Amino acid sequence: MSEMLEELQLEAIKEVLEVYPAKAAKSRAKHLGVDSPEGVKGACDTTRSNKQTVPGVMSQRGCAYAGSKGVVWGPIKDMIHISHGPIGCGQYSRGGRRNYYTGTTGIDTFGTMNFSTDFSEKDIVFGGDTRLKKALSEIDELFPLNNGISIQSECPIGLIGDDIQAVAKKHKSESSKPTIAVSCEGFRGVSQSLGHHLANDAIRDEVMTDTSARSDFQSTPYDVAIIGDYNIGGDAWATRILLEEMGLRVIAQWTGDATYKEMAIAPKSKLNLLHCYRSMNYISRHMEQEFEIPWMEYNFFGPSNTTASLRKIAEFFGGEIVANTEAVIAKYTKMTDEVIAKYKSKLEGKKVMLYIGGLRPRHVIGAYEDLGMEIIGTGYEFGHGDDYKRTKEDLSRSTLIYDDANEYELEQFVKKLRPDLVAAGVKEKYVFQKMGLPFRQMHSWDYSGPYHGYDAFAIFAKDMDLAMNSPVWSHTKAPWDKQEVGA
Ligand code: ICS
Repeated sequence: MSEMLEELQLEAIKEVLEVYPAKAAKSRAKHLGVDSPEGVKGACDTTRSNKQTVPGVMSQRGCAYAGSKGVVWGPIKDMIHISHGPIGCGQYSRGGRRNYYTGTTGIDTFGTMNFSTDFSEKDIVFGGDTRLKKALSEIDELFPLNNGISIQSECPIGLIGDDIQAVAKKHKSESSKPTIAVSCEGFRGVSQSLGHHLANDAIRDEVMTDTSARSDFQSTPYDVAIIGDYNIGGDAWATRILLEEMGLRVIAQWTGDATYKEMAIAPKSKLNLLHCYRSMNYISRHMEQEFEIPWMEYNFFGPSNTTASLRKIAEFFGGEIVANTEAVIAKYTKMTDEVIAKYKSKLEGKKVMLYIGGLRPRHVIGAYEDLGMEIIGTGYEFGHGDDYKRTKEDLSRSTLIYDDANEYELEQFVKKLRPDLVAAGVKEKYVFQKMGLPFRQMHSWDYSGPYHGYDAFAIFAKDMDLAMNSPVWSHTKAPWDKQEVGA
C-alpha cells in the first residue's frame, strides 16, 4: 500500500514538472520530493528551501514586512505599530491573523487598529521623515497610554533611503518611551521569514537591552516564557492554562497578547518554551548566549504531542512539577479519549494534504493522527532546511513534500492524490472548495480555535468533522455533470 502511494506521489511530481519550461522544471524539481520515516536521504534531508520563488509563478508567500509587522511585532498589544509607507500594507495586514488580546482597544491596547504614514508621491520624491516624525507625535497626543511605538518599514522606505533610525531616536529622547524602527522592507529576503529574523534582531537590540523594565522583577524557580505563540484564536491562553496547572509561572507570552514589559522581562525566565521555532529561534538562541536561559521546543497540537511535551517540560524542572504534570495529563486524557471515541470512527483513514507557513506543516500532523487521519502530503511556504529535517520525525508514511508550492502544483497534486481534506491557507481555500473538496484554513483556524492544548483538541476534532462530514458535499456536483433525470 505504502509503495503504491509512493509511486503515485513520484508520478505526481513528474507530471507537474513536465509542463514547465526546462529551466523552471530544473529549479522546481529541487523543491519537490517524497519522504517516509524509513526514507534514507529523502525529501526532508535534501529539499531545497528558503530560496527565491521562480518569477512569474503565483507563490503563496508573504514578505519581510509581513514577517515583522504582521507576525512578530503586531501582536504586542500596548505598543502602537505604525506601518511606514503607502496605506495598503497596513490595511491588508490588519486583524486577519486573529491574534487575540484583552484590553480596551484605542485606549490601552491597539492590536486591531491600523496606523500608517499613508505615503503618497510627494513623500517618495521629497522623503518621508518629516511625515513620520509628525505621525509619532500625533500618536502620543491621541493615544497617551501607549507603551511605545514600533516603526515597520514598507518597501519604499529602503528604496528612497529615509533615516528612520534617526527619527526613532529623536522621538524616543523626546517622549521617553520605546521607539523602535525596524527596516523590514517587503523586498528584503525571499519571504516573510527574513522579516521574522529582522524583528527578532530589533527585539534583541532595543528590548532586551532595556533593563529598567526588569530591575524590580521578583523571580521564582518556576518562571517560564512562552516564545513563538501568537495567540491565534486564543492558542497562547490555552497553553498558559496547562503550564500554570503544572505549577509553572508564565511570565511572558511572545508575542500573542503580550505587553512591552512582558517582552523586556523575558530574560528573567528559567526556561524559554519555544513553540514556533521558525519565527523565534533567533531570539531564543540569543537569550541562551546572553542570559544563559535554556530553551526547549514543544508541540501542543493534539493530545499525543501535548502529553509528550508536558513531560519533557516537567522533566526539566523535576520534583513536584513532575507529579503535578502527571495529574494534569491524567485529568485531560480522560477528556481527550472521549473526544477520540466520538470522532475517530467518522475520521479514521481519511487522507489529508497540508500546506502552511513555517511551523504547522509538521506540528499539526500529530493532531490529525490522534483522530486516525493520515497525512499524505505536506509543505512549507517558507521553511528552512532545519524545518524539513525536523519534519522527518513527524512522518508516519510515504509523504509528498512540496516547498514553496504554487497554485498550479497544489492543484495538480490534489487531483492526483485525491485527499479527503485539504488544510492550507485562504489563497487555497476556494480553489479546493470549488473542486468539491473539504477544506480547513490552518492559519487563522477558519474563525475557530484555539487549537493548542487538550481543551482545544475537542474544537479541532469538531472542526475537522464538520468540514468533512457536512452534507453540503453531496450537493456540489455541477448541473452538467449530473445524470439527467430519466436518462
Ligand atoms: Fe510560526 Mo500564517 Fe505562525 Fe507559522 Fe509563522 Fe505565519 Fe501563522 Fe503560519 C505562522 S509565526 S501567520 S506558526 S501564527 S509566519 S499560520 S511560522 S504562515 S505556519
